[in-house]
Formats: sequence, structure tokens, C-alpha cells
Amino acid sequence: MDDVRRAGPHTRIIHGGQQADPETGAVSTPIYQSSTFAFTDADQGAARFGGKPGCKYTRLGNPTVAALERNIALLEHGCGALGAASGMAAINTVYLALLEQDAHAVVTDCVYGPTRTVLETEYARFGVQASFVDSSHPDNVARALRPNTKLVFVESPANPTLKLTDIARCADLAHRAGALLAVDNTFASPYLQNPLQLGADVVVHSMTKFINGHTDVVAGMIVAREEHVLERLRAVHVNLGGTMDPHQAWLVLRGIKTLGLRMERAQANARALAYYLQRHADVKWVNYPGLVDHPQHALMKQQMRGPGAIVTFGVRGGLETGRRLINSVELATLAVSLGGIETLIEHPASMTHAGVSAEERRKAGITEDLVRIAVGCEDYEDLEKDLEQALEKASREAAAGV
Ligand code: LCS
Repeated sequence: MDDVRRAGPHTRIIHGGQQADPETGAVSTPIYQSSTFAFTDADQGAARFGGKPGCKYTRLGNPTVAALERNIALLEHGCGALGAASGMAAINTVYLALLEQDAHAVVTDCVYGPTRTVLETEYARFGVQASFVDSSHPDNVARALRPNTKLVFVESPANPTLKLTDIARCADLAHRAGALLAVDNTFASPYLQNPLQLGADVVVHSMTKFINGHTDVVAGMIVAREEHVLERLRAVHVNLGGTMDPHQAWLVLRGIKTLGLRMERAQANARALAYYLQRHADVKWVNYPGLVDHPQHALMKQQMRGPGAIVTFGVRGGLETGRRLINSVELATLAVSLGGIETLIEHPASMTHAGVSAEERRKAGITEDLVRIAVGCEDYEDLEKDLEQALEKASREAAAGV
């Protein structure tokens, strides 16, 4: 195919940036499990360290990792990408590269817990300031910008409130203020949303989630729209050391091949489950951007190709009945993380977002009764049956006070 960029979404996922191994013709990218690479002579080594293409040392670049970087860069319409040891390693590279002493960041208030706490507890020690705002209202972002704002960092959909941020609007606001916009695109994956095309400068992913999709790898990725930003990120990333291992990259290369298939199925399950929960007498509220009465349904349709596969809800009886519910599921697994082939359920206030203070959680809309279900690819009927029995058991136990 002449230009895989113009192909359909599944073709781009499967073939983007991939080629048969030039040495052997291997169709699956080989795992170049080598920490270092031999030079033919001193001149070649010096030339490579002087900037000429070619392998040097795996922390600085590796062919298996590069295959995944090409793939994600193409899917996100970026100029290049950097594999990271985890989503948090990717985020820390972005913070360290784009912030400095006395710089200020504007950040979505309900981001993944550590994305917020690392700014409050660690970067603050070096004089970095951060304002956490409900970025689902762009006016809050506009009001928080300061002359020293260098970075606007948004997560959309956000974890776990699923609040959406208008990415194009925030890119405009950030650029007018002389700042860059970085977007955590983990919840959508490149299959459903491409922030760089909406004007963002940097995208980060926890590939632990939908991109890998098999609950067996922790990994991250950073994608940049422009070369000079990519080079700044690269300079920090390779010295910070949170780079990706070739075996890790190979597993993600294997997992991502079915991203489109998995996302379609998990999303269809999530949509059906959201409708089911909405109709259930024991469920107090349901939050899913795919519901037509969701306050940001129109924004979802504007900037995403689908609402994704995460649903949050609260049961009547609040936290205690919610705890009974997550203890009662049999098919869904009680575990943090999301985006795997299997359905996971968790309680953010006591698990993923336990490090955020109760007051900040309340302000960010992470209520005590919020249950998050990361819907997988099982048969829908089985998922519904599982939730039905768990809801029934939870309300029976709550009524009996056991
Ligand atoms: N960004 C988002 C939106 C996340 O949900 C997570 C992890 C990260 C970044 C960090 O990625 P990691 O370093 O773990 O690859 N979210 C988790 C969650 O909701 N449950 O467990 C981990």
C-alpha cells in the first residue's frame, strides 16, 4: 500500500509503521533483546553519537521499541513518539521537559490520582506551581492561566468522572497564553480520539490499558505534533531513564493489532450496560458519555469517534451498598486498571484516587459512592447477568444489615 496513513482505521492499526524484518522477512517484528549494538568501526560509533541514524544503546533507542513508536505516531498523527516504561514515566517526562522552576501548569482536577499528586508532592519541591481546575468548562482553564503558565495538561475523558474537555478550545487558550497543551488520551485510545488533530501539542498514553488490552503489560507512550517538541521530550526522556524495554514493546505491538476490534466490542457492551444500569431500580445514577442525556454527549460526538468502554455509577445505599456490590461480582474482576479484554470493577475513592484528599476528590466530582466499571469483551448477556446478581445480593445484604 502506497500510504497506509490514508487507509481505514483497522488497517492503520495493523500496518502503520510496520514492515517485514529486512534481514529475515519475519512478519512479526523481532524482539531485539539487546542492551547495546556493535559498531563496524570507531567512525561509525562516533557518527551515530553525532546524530547519524543507527542503533547505539537501548535506552537511547531500540528497533522493536521504534516499531511501536512509529505505529502510535501514525495513529495519533504525530511527528514521532517515545516509548515509556509506564504511563506515569511518560507523564513525568512531559512534566520535566515542559516545566521548570517557578513555571505554572493548569491541570484537569479529576486526572488519574498520581498524575495530580506527583505535581503536588514532588514538583512543588522544585518550585513548580499547579492549578487543578474542572477543565470540562474551558472558562475555568482560561481563568487559571498565568503569565508563567507553560503547560496545560488535560485528561479527556477523565479518570474516573469521564468528564470531557474541549480539546480544540483548550489548545487555543493554551497557545494564546504561550503554553503547550498535553492530553492524556488513555481512556479514548487513538482509535476513538486524536488530540493532536484537534490542536494539542503532546499526547500521552498509559498503554497498560486499551492499547495493549491484555492486562499483562505496564507501558506508556508520548507523541508530539512538532519536531522541536519531540526533541525536547526525547532529550529528557532518555536521561530520565523511564524508557521502554524491547520485550514490553513487542507485547504491546502484539496487543494493539486488535485495538479496533476490542474497542468496538467493549464499547458496545458498555453502551448496553449503561442502558441496563439506567433502568435498574437499585441504581441511583449512571455516567456514560454515550447516553444521549449525558451533559457532554454533543462534545463527545464532536471530538471523539465513540464514547469508549468505561461506565461509572452509584447505587442506592451509597458507599456501603457499592462496596457490597463490588464484593459480589463473579464474572467481573475486582481490580484497578482498565482497558483489558476482561471486565474490571473498582472503587476510585478508596483505590485509584485514594492519594487525593477527600476534599479535593469532592471538588473534582469523585464521589464516595462512585463505582467504576471498565467493560471488557465478554458476551454481553453474561455481564448483565453478573451485575444483576451482584446488585440483587448487595441490596439484600444492605436490607439485612449484614
Ligand atoms: N493516565 C491515566 C488516564 C490512567 O488511568 C493511568 C493509570 C495512568 C495514566 C498511569 O499509567 P501507568 O503508569 O499505570 O501505566 N490508571 C490506572 C487506573 O485507573 N487503575 O489502575 C491504574
